[in-house]
Amino acid sequence: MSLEKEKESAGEIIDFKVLRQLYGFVQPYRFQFYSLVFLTIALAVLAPMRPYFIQIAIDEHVALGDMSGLINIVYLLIGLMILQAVVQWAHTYYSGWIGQVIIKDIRVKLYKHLLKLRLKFFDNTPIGRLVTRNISDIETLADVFSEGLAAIIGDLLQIITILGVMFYIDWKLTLVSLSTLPLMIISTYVFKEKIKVTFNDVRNAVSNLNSFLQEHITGMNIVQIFNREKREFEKFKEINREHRTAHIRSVLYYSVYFPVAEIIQAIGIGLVVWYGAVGVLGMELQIGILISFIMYLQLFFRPIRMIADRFNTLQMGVVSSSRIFKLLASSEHIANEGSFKPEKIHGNIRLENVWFAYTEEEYVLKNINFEVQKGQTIALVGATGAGKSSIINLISRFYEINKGQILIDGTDIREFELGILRKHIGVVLQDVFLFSNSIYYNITLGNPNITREQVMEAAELVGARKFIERLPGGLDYNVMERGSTLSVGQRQLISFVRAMVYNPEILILDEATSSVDTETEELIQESIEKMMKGRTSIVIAHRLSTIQKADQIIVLHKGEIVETGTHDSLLEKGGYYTQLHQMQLKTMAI
Ligand code: DUT
Ligand code: MG
Repeated sequence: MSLEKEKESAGEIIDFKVLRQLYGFVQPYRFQFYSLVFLTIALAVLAPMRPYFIQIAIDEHVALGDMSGLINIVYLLIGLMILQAVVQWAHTYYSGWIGQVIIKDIRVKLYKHLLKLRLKFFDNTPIGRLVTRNISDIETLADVFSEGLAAIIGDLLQIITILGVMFYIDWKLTLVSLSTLPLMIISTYVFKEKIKVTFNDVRNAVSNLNSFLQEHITGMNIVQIFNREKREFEKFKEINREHRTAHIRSVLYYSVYFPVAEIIQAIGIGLVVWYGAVGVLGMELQIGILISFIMYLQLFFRPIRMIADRFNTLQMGVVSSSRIFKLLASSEHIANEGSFKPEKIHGNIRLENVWFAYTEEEYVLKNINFEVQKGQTIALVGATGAGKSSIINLISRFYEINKGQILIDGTDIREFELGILRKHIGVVLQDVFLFSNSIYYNITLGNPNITREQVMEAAELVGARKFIERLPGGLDYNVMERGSTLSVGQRQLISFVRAMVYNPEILILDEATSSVDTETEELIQESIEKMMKGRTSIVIAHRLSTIQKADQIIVLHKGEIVETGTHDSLLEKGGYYTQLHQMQLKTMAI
């Protein structure tokens, strides 16, 4: 099992194209969004007011002994603080709210997009990565709204309004206050650069951790069977170590930066006090101004300190967004479906000069021609990798053919509406996949139009009724993760019922090769025969009995049809089929 590591660079600048795309998702919540912008501005404007009032209270009322004026100012201050609290609350609430409603929309859109992608796309993309996109990347994206963009704009506005007020009150004192600003900017910049790199490392580590866990938990039986526990554990520890190192590094930067910023701020305040005190003593400066400047400085440095952090959050959100948008933009959809929706079909299938490749030009099927008449059974046989499963994947349009045509009742399958096409074709795949849900759900896959009676009828047809009724809870029996509480044979029976529940005209069956006990084997054989009855069937057969009963056998070798005929006629011919047959007899004897 190889682990494809995900490495992506931190990205240099904020990508405005991505922000514009994000804004597209804001559209439905324009009102709330603009309210949020308004609240942000309100907060920035309110911020410098408190020190201003305090200054007035001291200089114009306390200093002059004006009690009634002082009381008025105190009322004003209390009102202001209440207003600030309310605005702050609304701001925090709405920025979180917008983030969450938007990521819900994006997540739904992303999943909808995934549902429409071709299987080919999933063949080429690690599942762990898709899960990461759906969970952590989207989570990070929400921060763009809750902590990133709005907060940065708010901080900047606050810095500007405070600076404006400071200059308005006393420009000389303001210049003294700002003397430490360059130091602050430099240290903030250094911190921002350092933390950006470590954040990126952390994110990559998380993605790798997700992929690793996803693969190794799914493949746990392989890990254990081949005694790989120790090796895999070492690998896991290594990935975890990377994660930890990256995290600790970011903690280190934080732990250094904040005290440094604190010291720079303290120096600034010290300078203000020193310069201001000289002014106050010389009667050039009112004491209230000095006090308010100390408060302004604190208000001023706080957003500067935060801005580095927030800028990173924003940048991470933008990187995550761009990865999500990239996924959303991938256009590997199933090609246009047609609009043909017949109620019933006959079930003639014809393949004409079909060529197919999973990857560019590496044909796994070459010039395939055959026809199945309504109600007939065709068996596909051939060595492993010959292309049998590929053929049936093409008929239900899981993959698109490169050249040629596949026709059902004389109509190209590309002209059918996809849902209708698949409704008329019942497919039983080689590997049975069950969801951790009830048997009923696993058969209907959540389609509410299928009644329990219909399910039981289909179960009766394939001879699975007794076994289902014997389970505790019957149809409501909960199949645990991937059907682990059922035997291989039972799982197959469920997949038969699943294929039969729509009563399709065409049956496509990829016989599982896994062996089951004789009793189940008989049950399954009977089921298969019952299913094939009256249906056009294409069967990838491993059971001799299924093969013998087929109207026609198509023998595949390396993607080409090498022989066709019935069991007897092919044996008579003594060609490749005879060879295969003898080999199979030999393995059966073992
Ligand atoms: N192949 C791919 N990608 C896939 C599936 C198969 O490249 O997703 C290749 C492997 C093989 C060829 O296509 O060389 C045919 O595979 P197929 O699954 O059709 O073989 P099979 O005849 O069904 O083999 P088996 O009897 O092992 O199921
Ligand atoms: Mg196969």
